[in-house]
Amino acid sequence: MNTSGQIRHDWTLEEIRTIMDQPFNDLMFQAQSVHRQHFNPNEVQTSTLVNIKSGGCAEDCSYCSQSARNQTEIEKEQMMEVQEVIEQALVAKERGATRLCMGAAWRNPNKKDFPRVLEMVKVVKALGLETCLTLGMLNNEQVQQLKEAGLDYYNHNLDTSEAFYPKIITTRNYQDRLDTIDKVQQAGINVCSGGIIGMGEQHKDRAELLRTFATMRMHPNSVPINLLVPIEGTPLAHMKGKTDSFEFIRVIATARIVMPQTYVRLSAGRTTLTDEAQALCFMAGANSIFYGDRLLTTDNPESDHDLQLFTKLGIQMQQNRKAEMATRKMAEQVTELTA
Ligand code: SAM
Ligand code: DTB
Ligand code: SF4
Repeated sequence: MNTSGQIRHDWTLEEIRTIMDQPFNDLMFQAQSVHRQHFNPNEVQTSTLVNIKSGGCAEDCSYCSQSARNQTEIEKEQMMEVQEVIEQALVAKERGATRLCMGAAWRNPNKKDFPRVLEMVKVVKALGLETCLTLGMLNNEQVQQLKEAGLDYYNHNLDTSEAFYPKIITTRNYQDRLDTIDKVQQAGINVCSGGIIGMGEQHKDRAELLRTFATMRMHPNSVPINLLVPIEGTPLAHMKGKTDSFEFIRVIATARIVMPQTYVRLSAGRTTLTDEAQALCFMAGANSIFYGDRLLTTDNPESDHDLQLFTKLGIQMQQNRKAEMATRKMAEQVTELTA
């Protein structure tokens, strides 16, 4: 067993499957050993989601409540006002989140709405939070404008293996996703890209998805691993309770081993995992979560419950050093003004 935690970009599918299929205790030991070489094992990063543009999306992603093709309860809404984002950002910051991840139900951003997105990035940054956006596909000009606005992370998931992808989405292809990720990476914006477990894909598709990430020229800075949230009115609504939690934990542990410096995020689907299963995810090397009572259109565990779980496990929430600096600077300015 290799516990060196060395960074590699030449993983083969066979190697990844061998890691993922070893006895559970060996897998957990290897993942935890690698994790401790690069991270504080008792610290978790927290991101809060805000749905800045809900519903009516032109894409046909079979898992999603926001696709116009799916008969769900989610209505098409106008894009959120900047002021509302500020209010949600302040709540997230108050609760201790370090990053705000703003999502839009778009195939790609349009010309009319994009300036407001840039404005959102600037104001959220000014509040001392890290910024993340997920807006669908981007062109080079948009990537450049996001970079100039100071965007920290861009989320664009590959979701599953290239072979299984057409069974889930037909309105875009895998290469479209890879191209956007490449543009974002080239511009020097941190990439957040992950997948969904439990859509009917096979074990080998999960290994193949991890191979795709682990053989990128630069591993994504963060890899969200979502457990499918089966939503009424979507083609995957019937997939309820179909995924074994040990299989999910195996994917997290394997992601940790093949991408030792990446933040592995325990993402959607936490409401269906027990506290014990989540603790195993942290032991497997997950060191980030979506934090806050809502994901985009579905529930997430209540923040208070997460805080209790962290206390039981002795886990600290990662501090936002930039936010601390900004607060200290502000306090200094106030002192100067009142002196
Ligand atoms: N429209 C943009 C896009 O698709 O890139 C951004 C928003 S989209 C909702 C972001 C990601 O959320 C998807 O790529 C998918 O991985 C995840 N997601 C959406 N619905 C989900 C569900 N029901 N269960 C788990 N993950 C889901
Ligand atoms: C990611 O990987 N998961 C988040 C975020 N990136 C944008 C979204 C999860 C959505 C879960 C279903 C919903 O709430 O609509
Ligand atoms: Fe649209 Fe994103 Fe939902 Fe796909 S996942 S339907 S692109 S909002």
